[in-house]
Order: sequence, then structure tokens, then C-alpha cells
Amino acid sequence: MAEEGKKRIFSGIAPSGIIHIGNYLGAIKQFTELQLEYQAFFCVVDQHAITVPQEPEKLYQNTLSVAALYLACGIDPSVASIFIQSHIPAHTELAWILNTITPVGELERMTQFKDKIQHQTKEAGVLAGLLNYPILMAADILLYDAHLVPVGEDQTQHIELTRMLAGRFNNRYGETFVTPEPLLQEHAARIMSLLDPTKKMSKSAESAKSYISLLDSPDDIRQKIKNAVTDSGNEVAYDKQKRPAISNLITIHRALTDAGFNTIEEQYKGRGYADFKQDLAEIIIHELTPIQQRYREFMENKKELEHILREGARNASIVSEKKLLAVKQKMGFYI
Ligand code: ATP
Ligand code: LTN
Repeated sequence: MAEEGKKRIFSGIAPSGIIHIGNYLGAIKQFTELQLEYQAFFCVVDQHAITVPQEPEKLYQNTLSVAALYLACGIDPSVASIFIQSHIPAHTELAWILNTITPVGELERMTQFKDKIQHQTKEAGVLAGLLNYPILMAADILLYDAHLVPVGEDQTQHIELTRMLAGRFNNRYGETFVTPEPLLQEHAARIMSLLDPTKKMSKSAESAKSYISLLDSPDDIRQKIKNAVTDSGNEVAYDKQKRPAISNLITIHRALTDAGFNTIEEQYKGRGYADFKQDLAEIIIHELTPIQQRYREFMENKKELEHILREGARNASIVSEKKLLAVKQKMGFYI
């Protein structure tokens, strides 16, 4: 288990599909950088995934796949705890408690909720789980006294709500929760869809052509980058407002190579989109090849994966059950 006495971080990824380079650049790269400095908990948030319909077999496979990708991307189970949300009942239990101090109006104004209800079917209607999703996320974070939550930009509104709930509970019942801060990657906090640069890259997007999954083959990557929409003109120059599509591709290049925007622009001056796209595809392939190799090794050795997830859950339950007990005591539950 990670060293005691360090500040904590917590983050989660939903097994709603295969992790894409947006998740990787916006979130996971931070996880691997922070795991030595903080006591880290990285969760596969399966109970968040089911807020939109999931096929049971896919959910099962994607849960293992997210866990194996955490490891393949460099999360070290000897310092960080990796676990599955549904293995720790304290998450849903605290979520229920936080439900009782959350105004519905706060939930209804969440951008992610407003986006996702567009995709819910007429027959199913708007499901309560989707509305209450940010409360479960608050419970995830608050159970671990996480000071920092490394996430992409789309999650900052949920963390704002988490901070509000922590403050409200602390005011009513006395100091109980740490108020967490979001931590964003400066240049990769919002990677956009390859087909529509006004929408964020998303695992549950209808078309797989809109994202690069960490498990895509080299040929798929070449094809997807080649087909990525570009703006009118042919100049490789960063301008988020005027040229959002090429700017998104430049952002991906920058995040993977650490080259500055100016350096990239210089390098492709007068060469056009096609050359740039070809190079970008090879840069992505170069980054993902070793991750895919390690991923296959973890998936072939399910016993080890299983062991890591059990150990992670053991560490998570020690911390979270203690916090849940403190919450219940403060509220006057008969224990
Ligand atoms: P879904 O489409 O099912 O909502 P998602 O692709 O949005 O999934 P999540 O599991 O919700 O992915 O997000 C995991 C982490 O990746 C979060 O920290 C989130 O902020 C971050 N993230 C998601 N999409 C992007 C993106 N396009 N750019 C940068 N970070 C992202
Ligand atoms: N809502 C997040 C996933 C998530 C999360 C968390 C992230 C669930 N619980 C706790 C950070 C901390 C999303 O990316 N959709």
C-alpha cells in the first residue's frame, strides 16, 4: 500500500468503452506523474458507466480493459491502488447520504447531464441515475479525503459540486471532508472529436472514427487521422477559434512530443495538412505500441490483474469505511 502521511489523489474512468487518447492525455498521463508524490487511488467507475445503458458482456470486458490499461499506461500497483468502484459499497452508501443534502436544481444544470439526456431514448425517459451521477462522483472523492482530483476539463463542474457538498456537510455536522481541487493538464484538458472539433472526444460517441482508442491498430490510427476533419485552408497553424480542427490535432501532437506550438508551426510551414497528419499518426503509433504490448501481457495474465484489483480494493476499503463510519456517527446513525 502507498505510504501513509502523503496527501491523497483520487480519480476514475468509466468502463463505458475503450480508453481513448483524450482520456490518456487529459487524465491518465497526470496519474502516472502524480502517483509517487501522493497516495493515489485510481478507480474503474463501473457504477458511473451504467448511468447510460451498457451491454453486460461489454461492461465486463471494458472493466477489465480499463484496469489493464491503467497498468499498461504506467500506474504502478506497488505505490497506487487500482480498484473497481462496485467492489466498495461505501461509494453508493455515501452517495445516498449526499443525495439528502443536494438540491435537484444543482444537478439539472450540469452540462454533462444536459448533453447526455439528448441521447436517452424517449421510451426510457430521463433516468434518475444520470441526474444523480455527480453525487456518486462526489462520494468517490470525499471518501478518500482527496486533496487533488486529476481530470479533464469536462469534470470541473462536477468537482465544483463536490466542493459545495463537502462545505455544506462540514458546516452542518462539523469538519469531516477535505475540500478537493481539480487538477488539469495545461494543454490537453479537452481533446476534441476527430469528426467534429466542437465536441469533446468521447468513448461513447456513435462513431469510432471520432476517437483514437488506446487499442487501435496502426492502420486504424493512420486511417482515422487521415480522415480527421480539417479546416478550410492548408496551413498548420494553431488558432482555436478560427481553425479548431487543425488546432485539435496540433494539441495532440504537442501533448505527445512536448514540442511548443511555435516549433510545430515552424516545422510544417508550407508543407500542408497531409504531411502533418502522416507524421502525427506515426507519433501516436509510437506512443501506443508499448502500451498495447503491456496491455496484452496483463490481459493474458488475469490472475495477476485479479490480484492487483483485490489488493487495491482492500486498500480502498480500509480508507473509505473509516470515513463512512465517521459520517454516520456525526449524523446520528445508530451504529
Ligand atoms: P463517456 O463518453 O462514456 O462519457 P469519456 O470519454 O467522457 O466517457 P470518462 O470516463 O468520462 O470518459 O473520463 C475519464 C477521464 O478522462 C476524466 O478525467 C475526463 O475528464 C477525461 N476526459 C474525457 N474526455 C476527455 C477529452 N476529450 N479530453 C481530455 N480529457 C478527457
Ligand atoms: N465522472 C468522471 C468519472 C469519475 C471520476 C470520479 C473522476 C467518476 N468518479 C471521481 C474523478 C474522480 C468522468 O470522467 N466522466
